[in-house]
Amino acid sequence: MAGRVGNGNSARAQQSVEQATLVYMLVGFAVFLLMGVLGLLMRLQHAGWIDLGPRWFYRIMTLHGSGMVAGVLLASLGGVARVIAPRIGLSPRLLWTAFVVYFLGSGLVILATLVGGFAAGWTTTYPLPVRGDWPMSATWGFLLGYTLVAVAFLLWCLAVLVGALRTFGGFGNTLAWPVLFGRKTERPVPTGPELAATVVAIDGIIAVGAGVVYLVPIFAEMLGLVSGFDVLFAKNMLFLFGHTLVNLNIYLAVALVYATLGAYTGRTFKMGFPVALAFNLVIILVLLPYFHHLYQDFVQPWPLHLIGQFGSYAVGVPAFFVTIIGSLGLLYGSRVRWSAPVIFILAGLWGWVVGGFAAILDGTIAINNVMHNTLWVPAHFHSYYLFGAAGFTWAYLFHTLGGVEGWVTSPAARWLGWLYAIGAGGFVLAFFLSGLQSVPRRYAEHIAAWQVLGQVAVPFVLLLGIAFLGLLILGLRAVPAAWRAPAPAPGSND
Ligand code: HEM
Ligand SMILES: [Cu+2]
Repeated sequence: MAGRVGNGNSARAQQSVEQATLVYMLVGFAVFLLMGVLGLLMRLQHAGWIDLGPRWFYRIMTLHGSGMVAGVLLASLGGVARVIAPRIGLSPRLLWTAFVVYFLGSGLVILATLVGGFAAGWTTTYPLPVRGDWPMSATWGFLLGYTLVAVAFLLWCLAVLVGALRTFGGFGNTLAWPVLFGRKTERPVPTGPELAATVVAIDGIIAVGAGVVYLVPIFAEMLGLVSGFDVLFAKNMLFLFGHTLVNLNIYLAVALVYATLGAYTGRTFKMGFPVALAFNLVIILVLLPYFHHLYQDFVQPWPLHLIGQFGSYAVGVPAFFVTIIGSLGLLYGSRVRWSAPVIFILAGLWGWVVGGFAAILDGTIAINNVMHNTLWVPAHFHSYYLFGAAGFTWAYLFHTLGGVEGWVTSPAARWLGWLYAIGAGGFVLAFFLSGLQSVPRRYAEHIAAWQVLGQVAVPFVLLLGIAFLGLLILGLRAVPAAWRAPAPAPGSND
């Protein structure tokens, strides 16, 4: 097709958008693979089979956590931008700029941990970043790296919000209120992925704001401008940023489920009242559960603890039901084309439910008093991250590279899909069982009684490795074609 596409982008600009988003996904995937190797190293250490020493364990843990979060988020941002770009005019230049800023930020984080020795964990809870035995330059590098990543994410959010407001006209229409309140409108109504992207953009801007409030006093302290600040307030801002950021990644991934599943079932995900209601509720609800990270801070005013508990319960409900019932509805009775993306999505729905329930348990104050900082916590977030946020995103990536008729439906790709599901399942189950055994999280040394479950986990992680390497080999061959002639956006538009 020559000339202009629906969003006013020229065909050339649209191609550049699709190339940029492909790069987001591929780089995100590469980061995911490398960070997975670091995860394997940590589990080998827990098994007692290698000895990294505490210094390297915590560097690796810090890089693995921040790198995984950044890598998967990058890929999801790219995927969603690709899905929504045909109708929401996204500037290719802005997407490429955000990518470069993101890349520089991630590079600083890698240098700060691997070379500088920064090891305060991905959350960098104050005062750890300024009290470690690594040089101050490492802390600077790490925190500036985070700042750049946050700036790039902010650019993406602003681009999506401005583009959506222009396409749909006004906040009400952009948030699908005509659907919500049964009003008629002349303007187009957002699809599920478009609405999800807008909601992420709004909350993303709030989260980045909180991140700035957290970082500025630390920078000021490092510059000698202030000697201290309210640590409890800082921790609130830290988790308003960190918790919200990782949660938003899940909603981006949900948008990718909508876009992918339709292509393999021959049905479209309908934008109706439940979807509109769910995502409008999420705008507020996603900001409440972060208080569950502060249950052990007894000086926190107790009503906030309660908000944390009930916010944790509430946030799951809307997106859960809409996505799970919606996806199963698409699958039920359809002639689904079995393929790696569909298997990833099915496994992802399973992991999402399991991880979600485990999170709700841990979000309950009485249970948190027991489970806090055990491996139960990594167990639940790895479930919905590895299966959900990452798995859904890779489903869309493979779909982008494979198309409905392509390599993704081959027997090899389907086998690798199941291998992934088994590997990821065994790996997170070993985490859960370790949590039940009260094995602490973030311990470099595990006593003999804890090592068994670490040893159980390792073969499953290796299965994961085989699955992803296989899919990488199959998928890489499709990259040149996807780069030259990007496929039209799937799902809602075809
Ligand atoms: C690919 C397979 C993966 C393996 C083998 C793995 C392994 C691990 C291990 C062993 C830990 C340390 C647990 C502890 O002792 O506290 C950990 C922590 C963590 N992982 Fe993973 N992981 C994997 C995937 C992921 C994914 C997909 C994400 C997110 C997108 C992720 C994010 C994190 C985070 C945020 C931490 C916490 C770091 C910290 O405490 O500062 N991991 N992982
Ligand atoms: Cu949280």
